[in-house]
Amino acid sequence: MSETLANLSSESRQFPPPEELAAAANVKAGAYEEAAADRLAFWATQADRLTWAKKWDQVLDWSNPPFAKWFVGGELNIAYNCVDRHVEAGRGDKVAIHWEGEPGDTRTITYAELLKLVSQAANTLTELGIAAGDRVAIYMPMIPEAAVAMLACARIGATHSVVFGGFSVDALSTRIKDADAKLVITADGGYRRGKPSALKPTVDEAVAKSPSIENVLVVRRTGQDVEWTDKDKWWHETVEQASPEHQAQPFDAEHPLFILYTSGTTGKPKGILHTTGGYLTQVSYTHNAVFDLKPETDVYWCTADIGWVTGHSYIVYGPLSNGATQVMYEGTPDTPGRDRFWQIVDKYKVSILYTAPTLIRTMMKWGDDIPAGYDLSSLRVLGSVGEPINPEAWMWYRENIGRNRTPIVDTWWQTETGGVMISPLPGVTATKPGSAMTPLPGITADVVDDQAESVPNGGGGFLVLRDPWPSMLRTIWGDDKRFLDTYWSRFGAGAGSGDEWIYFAGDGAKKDEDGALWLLGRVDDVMLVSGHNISTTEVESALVSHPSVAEAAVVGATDPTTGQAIVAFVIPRGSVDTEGDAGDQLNVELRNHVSKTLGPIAKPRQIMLVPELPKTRSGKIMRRLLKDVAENRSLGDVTTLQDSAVMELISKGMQTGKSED
Ligand code: 6R9
Repeated sequence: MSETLANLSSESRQFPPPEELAAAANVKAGAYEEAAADRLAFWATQADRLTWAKKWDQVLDWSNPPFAKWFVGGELNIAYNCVDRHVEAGRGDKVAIHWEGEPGDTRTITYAELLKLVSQAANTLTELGIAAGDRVAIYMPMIPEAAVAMLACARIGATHSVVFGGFSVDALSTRIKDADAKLVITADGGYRRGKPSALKPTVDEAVAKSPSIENVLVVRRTGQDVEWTDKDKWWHETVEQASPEHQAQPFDAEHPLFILYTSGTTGKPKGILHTTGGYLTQVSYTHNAVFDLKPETDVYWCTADIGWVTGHSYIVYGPLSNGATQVMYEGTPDTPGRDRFWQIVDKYKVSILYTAPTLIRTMMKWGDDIPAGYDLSSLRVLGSVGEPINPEAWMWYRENIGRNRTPIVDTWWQTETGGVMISPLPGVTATKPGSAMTPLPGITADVVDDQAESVPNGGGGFLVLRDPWPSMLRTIWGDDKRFLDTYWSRFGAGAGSGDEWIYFAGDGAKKDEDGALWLLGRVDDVMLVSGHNISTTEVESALVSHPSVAEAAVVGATDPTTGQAIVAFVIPRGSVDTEGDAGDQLNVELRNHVSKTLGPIAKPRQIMLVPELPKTRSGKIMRRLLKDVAENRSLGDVTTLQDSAVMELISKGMQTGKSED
């Protein structure tokens, strides 16, 4: 059998769930059997956690694959489920959002207040001519109005398209145009890194290029000067003056809820379309199950931005549908100091923290003494999302943040999947550092070779999803063909083989000896070294397992002898000396360390010590740019880069850097 993806690393550490948590867990081991016995009945039970205006006739219609319909004939209102029903149940005084502004200003919003704000915003949108089915672009900082705007759209059946507040005029106007949006909701600006950062000028330019936009609704956050056009309306002069009475109407389970654009590595952004009933069912269930949320006592904090799917599913729709109390933070983790996160955890007694590997590795780089200065005893579940979490970063998270007590849930999912798909359950799973472990109850994930055959334990290949799931994307907005081509034409029926429709996720993965799943990065990043397919993740994790390394990115660069050779970019931990000889020594040591850990095949040809890595604005490493540097090419498209100065620094280092062997 040809090797699809090498399995080089092994992990023997394992952490069973804390007994107390396991005993009181929302979801126990029986859920897996229940779902396996009857998957659709299982999801119907989860849909019953929501309040429906009209019960569905059929759980799943999969008669026209890959176009799924979930909870056919059912009707519900998303905003009613996220807000009104908690107030009606007598929980109006419960805090929905503890908002922390970057400068230190705060707001506390109860469910009753949230209902008022969402109702007022719904009335204003209606007055501005927005009706069910219309598209609304949202371009906001991390302020409560961002969540209010999304819920107001959902309440009246308008489809929102949130565009990350750091994106350019071009990115915003392309997305407005693709969705043919009628309204933009924005703010004058938001606070980032200690100063106001303007949003309105970007909107002004984008709107000038977007004839479909009729109105622009502007929240005043920073008070900075703004240009004003006759399309502009202040939020405080409209929404805050509007009637707080609004009757939510139910919508069909398949009514479009939102479009969210993902850029991927090439081509124009894809507008991922999510709908109503299935989406809310899965994000609500997974938020309850994966984080073991106890709405009465937990304080939940997801550090993502509302502009990413994590913000949609696990700041807005999941937590609010479950009646959670959550923290929402406006700014960066290093403002005013590098302890801001731990200060917030301590201040609000956060019990569930959901963050990204990039942040965990940054905290590792900054040093253990920073979190050590804070009381983090309120934490009881820690989550990770966005990239593979290297085993050592996982251990650092467990030891320094979880203080060896709290379970860690490494959650694999995508904008396209809508909700978490592969993750431990904190009261059930004995976790392994770096593994997302198993598909959740009701989810069928597998690792296959290039013939779509399931690989045995110990084997690596492509991650696929074999059965439709409630929060799956329904299509790419306006482009069914691209939807088919991108996700469904690699394997199975869509590739002309058999009757089974198989979703291709684009990620490499392996099953370890016990069948646990390990995500190995995007398949586009896989390196081919002397005939072996080697994942970037395994080499990066080997590097991060060295005590001097905080973060690493590896790429395959063209090599005359091995086809591709491994080039690594490494950020040392804060305290490590990298000047002169010490740097050279570390370099040799790291190459040998990888060779010893994974085998000589994985030994990097070259290692560059760098101060930063190029990342997307959601924190994912952009290996494509590093490959350009490693192969001495001029840089490709850098528009999605978080900090463009980073690449200059790295390229300079590359020209003077040494290579060995
Ligand atoms: C939720 C989100 C999706 C891609 C996905 C994969 C990577 C996300 C991961 C993970 C390993 C995890 N990814 N979670 N890789 N382990 N726990 O991030 O959505 O922005 O669409 O990215 O992110 O490569 O395919 P999105």
